[in-house]
Amino acid sequence: MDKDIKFLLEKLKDKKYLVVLTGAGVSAESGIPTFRGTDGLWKEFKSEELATPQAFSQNPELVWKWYEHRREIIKKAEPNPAHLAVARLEELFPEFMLITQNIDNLHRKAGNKKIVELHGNIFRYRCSNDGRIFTNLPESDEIPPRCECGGYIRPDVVWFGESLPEDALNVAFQSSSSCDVMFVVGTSALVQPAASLPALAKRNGSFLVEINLEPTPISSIVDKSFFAKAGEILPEIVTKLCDTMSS
Ligand code: BJW
Repeated sequence: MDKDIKFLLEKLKDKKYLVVLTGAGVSAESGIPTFRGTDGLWKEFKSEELATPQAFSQNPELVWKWYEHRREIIKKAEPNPAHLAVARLEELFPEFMLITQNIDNLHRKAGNKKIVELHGNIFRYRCSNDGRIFTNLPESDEIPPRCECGGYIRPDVVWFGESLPEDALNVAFQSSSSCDVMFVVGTSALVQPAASLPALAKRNGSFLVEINLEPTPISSIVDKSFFAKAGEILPEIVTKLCDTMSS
């Protein structure tokens, strides 16, 4: 592993613009379940019954309660060493963007500021009828609560079949097509359009680094893979990067 990190540090020399793309795997060591894989949420729950607009229309109470349950788990979670290392990377590179598919706020809690949330945020809510955004919920005995307009309030996250927030997507495309290096951390790289960002970066000459427990569909195009826990390898890379920068 030392040899691999040395190789990476050599490649990072003189690189100015780093983009980090993260997925659920980066929060796994904080105790938040991933979606796919043996312990993933989709083993126990059906995505089409919980993470689609159709599911919310058919059974709003079930979907609301599932998100409440997940929000309780996330509230108790703290950033792990992988989140802290990503926050440090923002300080080390003159240009930086963090693109996350996660809705759990842990990158912000760890200290990152330049963040694009592609799939929304579980601590924000939106009226399913008029689109009004809520950070605090109105007092209500109903589940889910309703907006003044009568529409049900839903979590402000992106479900299958829904468009991603336009501004976030534009920043993600723009930064991916102009960065010098992209780290892709803890994502199965199966869900579009996020999964196409590494290929976009590569087409525009970026050096691609993947950190995951196992190979993914993008492993064949990356320049360097680290098959390890993000919470172990990222801090190691960042510590060594700091050493080389200060020497
Ligand atoms: C570790 C680790 C450790 C573990 N260290 N690593 C064909 C072509 C193009 C598009 C489509 C298509 N067919 C269907 C689509 C559309 C669909 C899609 O991509 N489906 C695919 C599944 C096929 N996409 C959409 O619908 C998107 N919208 C869209 O495309 O709009 C335009 C359009 C509309 C209609 C039709 C066509 C186009 C919206 C996607 C929204 C995704 N929403 C979710 C839920 C968010 C809210 C919530 O949290 O409940 O987002 S689904 C879920 O997947 C969540 C995640 O952000 C997303 C990605 O998952 P992620 O982060 O990669 O997690 P995992 O679990 O998959 O992987 C974890 C990884 O970590 C694993 O690899 C582990 O090995 C690793 N790991 N521990 C390092 N310690």
